[in-house]
Amino acid sequence: MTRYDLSRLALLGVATIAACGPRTAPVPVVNRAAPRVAVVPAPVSLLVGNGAPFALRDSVIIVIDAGNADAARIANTLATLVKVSTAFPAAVRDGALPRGAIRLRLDANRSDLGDEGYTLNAVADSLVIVARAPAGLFHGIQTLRQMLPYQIESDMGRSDLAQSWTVPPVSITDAPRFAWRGAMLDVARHFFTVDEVKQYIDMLALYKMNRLHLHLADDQGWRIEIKSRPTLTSIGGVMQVGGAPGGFYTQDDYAEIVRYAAERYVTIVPEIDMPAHINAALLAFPQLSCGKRAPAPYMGTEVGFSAICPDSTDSYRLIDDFVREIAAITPGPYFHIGGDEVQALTDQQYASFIERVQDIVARHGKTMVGWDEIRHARLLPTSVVQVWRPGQDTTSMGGAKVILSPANKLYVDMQYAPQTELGLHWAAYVEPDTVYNWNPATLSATIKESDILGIEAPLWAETIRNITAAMFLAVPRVPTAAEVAWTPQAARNWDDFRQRIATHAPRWRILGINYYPTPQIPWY
Ligand code: TNX
Repeated sequence: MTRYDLSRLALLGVATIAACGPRTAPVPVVNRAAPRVAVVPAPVSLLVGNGAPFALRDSVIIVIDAGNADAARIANTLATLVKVSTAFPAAVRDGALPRGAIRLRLDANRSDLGDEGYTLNAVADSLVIVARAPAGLFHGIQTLRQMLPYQIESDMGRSDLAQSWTVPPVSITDAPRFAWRGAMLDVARHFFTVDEVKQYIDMLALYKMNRLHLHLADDQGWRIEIKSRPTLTSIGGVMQVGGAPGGFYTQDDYAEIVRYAAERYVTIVPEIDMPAHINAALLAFPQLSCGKRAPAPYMGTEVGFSAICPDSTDSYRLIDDFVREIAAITPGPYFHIGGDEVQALTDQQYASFIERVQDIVARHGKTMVGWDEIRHARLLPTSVVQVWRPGQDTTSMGGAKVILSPANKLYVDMQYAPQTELGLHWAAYVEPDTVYNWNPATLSATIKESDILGIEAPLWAETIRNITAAMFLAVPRVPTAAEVAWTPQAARNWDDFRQRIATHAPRWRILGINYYPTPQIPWY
């Protein structure tokens, strides 16, 4: 590049910044009247009454039915939230319902509420959440949490706020549009610690998301201990993009993530991407690479160059070992095999590889999920296709169930705008309105809504190396995707949404959730 080019680029840069204005966070406008109820995702039905609000008093107790361990655990979570923020004792009990109590009730007869629905009724003297299943109770508590003042997220025991802990008088009936409300975290390009993954799960749970897909291996690193193949991590796990040390989860670490997620009604979906995106495993097993060349460690961000040899029985022995071990520590029903961006194999080699891996996954009791390229193989009726390429031909999906993750709408690793830090932009620049103003039912004329399990927002980690950076890309777009996944299309409205989500920023600041203060949202 000549000097002249450099100075032109610099000039262009200045011009871009000037045209877009300074990128400082908008000053919070504290006196603006906030929407009275600012729940995200918006409930299916919400009626706000005229009566007095429900007030949390220092005598508040949480009442559950005796003998239900799930209800007791959920009640204790709520009690802890209330205790640390308000300094009220907030005991959990069974039995009678005194004035001013919160009641959590599991009612097996409420099949109308499904696996995840709930009702929440708040009047001056009581607040009652009813669900058929524990996940519904848990979601109901997230709604309650969002209706209380944002300081409910604090752990400061704010006795000074004793008068302000109120919930508007509401009657809510709520249940999700889609069963699969997912997010994906790529822990392979950069490694994220167990604690960081838990922080991501906490954010998902607040927005009623229920799947976390972990992209556990790629060219740059293998991130899950396989006891029968220890070199996968001891050789394959040591690096990440940029060359800094990587890392991996022991099976105990992974079990801890699974347990933490399950307590928040989030199912972990493990992914080992194959036959491509496999360089890290080939470092440990060079004889399994196509062409038998020992690969070099890879710390860049190109895709598609590596492949495990589809013609070697040793490849399938290795695959059987890691699918078996990961399946055994994964209580959820899914195993994601990747299957994307393969450049090194013929179509025939690719299809038969996917079919053999599908058999292995089935033999270990799991349902196979794969990126949309897998539709070129003969799929079992139970296998699930995750559509990611915008404009992808979906005509030959063969009636498979699908998860929709179109990159130009839902990839939260896309930059928000040309001038924002972090992220890529190969599919699009994606501001929250692009996420919001998308109806999953319109992606393809050949995919029926009944075939759509749901949607998922992937966060690829080429450009992010810690949870703060991850949250900058995820928030507010993952909460936005959560409303797309949960709220019926007819009940969604962008302008209403932006007013509601704006009030969540003070919560995020207390919780330590980084976010992008997009100019599209009138932040508090
Ligand atoms: C495409 S999505 C990929 C990933 C990259 C991502 C970056 C998919 C199935 N493959 O390997 O990380 O783009 O946006």
